[in-house]
Amino acid sequence: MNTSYLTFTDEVKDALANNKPIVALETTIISHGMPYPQNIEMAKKVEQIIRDNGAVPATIGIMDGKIKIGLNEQELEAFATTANVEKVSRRDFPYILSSGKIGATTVAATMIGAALAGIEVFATGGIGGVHREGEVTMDVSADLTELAQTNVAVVCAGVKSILDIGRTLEYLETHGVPVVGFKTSEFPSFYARESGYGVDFRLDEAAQVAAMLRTKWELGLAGGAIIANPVPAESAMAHNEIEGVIQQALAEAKDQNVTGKKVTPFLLARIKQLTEGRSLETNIALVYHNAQTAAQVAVALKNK
Ligand code: PSU
Ligand code: MN
Repeated sequence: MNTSYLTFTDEVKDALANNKPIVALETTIISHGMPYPQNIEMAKKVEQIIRDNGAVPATIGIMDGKIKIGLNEQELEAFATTANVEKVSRRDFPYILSSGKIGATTVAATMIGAALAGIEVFATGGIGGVHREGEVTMDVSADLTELAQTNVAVVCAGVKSILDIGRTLEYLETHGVPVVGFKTSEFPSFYARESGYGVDFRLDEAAQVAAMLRTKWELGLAGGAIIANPVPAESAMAHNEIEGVIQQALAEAKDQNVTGKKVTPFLLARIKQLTEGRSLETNIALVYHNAQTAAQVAVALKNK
């Protein structure tokens, strides 16, 4: 591995040197997933939750020609406030790095950074997937191909129903990505705890998740896993309540010819407006919950 592209905060450097549990975090959720100032509040608090649960946070982003593994407060602010932060997935990685631009990493790109740094667990909100009508548009997130090949476990609240959840799960099955329900038998749909789809395996303890991951990787079965962690009931929205809003946002995206990497941020922003901020509150609550679970899994993996 060529580590000359990586820089680390002292906290992460110390954790790596002393084999402490680390949880990776993405920056696209900060730059493109939430408005200011909720994004910076979330970014700081999610790190604290990871520390409170016995692990070290490593928020990953690209700046000054380096993949930053861990960001200081000033850098977090830059991702939260800079207007033209690039959204970086696997495709964009080498260009943004070599041009010295500031780039927020998606799930796919954060997995790449985490794997280069030797970090096994990553907490986020939701992953990208197969878009509705993806069988025609071929809009399938590079998050899925990354999960197929890069050894990082992604703790998330499932997949938003802006996507085609059924086809997303089919894709993951084809590519051998285990979809674990953490304390649930139903795959969650981000804002809602239910989706109508099941998970592959239900596990109720972080230690069981860690054992499954260790077994996968010791066998040399490359790729990640999804640890699907439903939003806590008190913060959840009803599936049928959010569905109408999603239909409207999707129709507007189509009318306005929104395509490519702009689709997901457009839909997220529109859903927030249409729910008068309720979706944002749910989004933040589920990220905190995922951070807690991810820290527990990271701690358990160090005991394997
Ligand atoms: N889903 C969410 N919130 C997000 C994203 C997805 O609920 O912020 C972001 C993540 O960074 C994810 C990316 O990796 O969108 C997927 O973008 P695309 O569909 O363009 O691959
Ligand atoms: Mn896409």
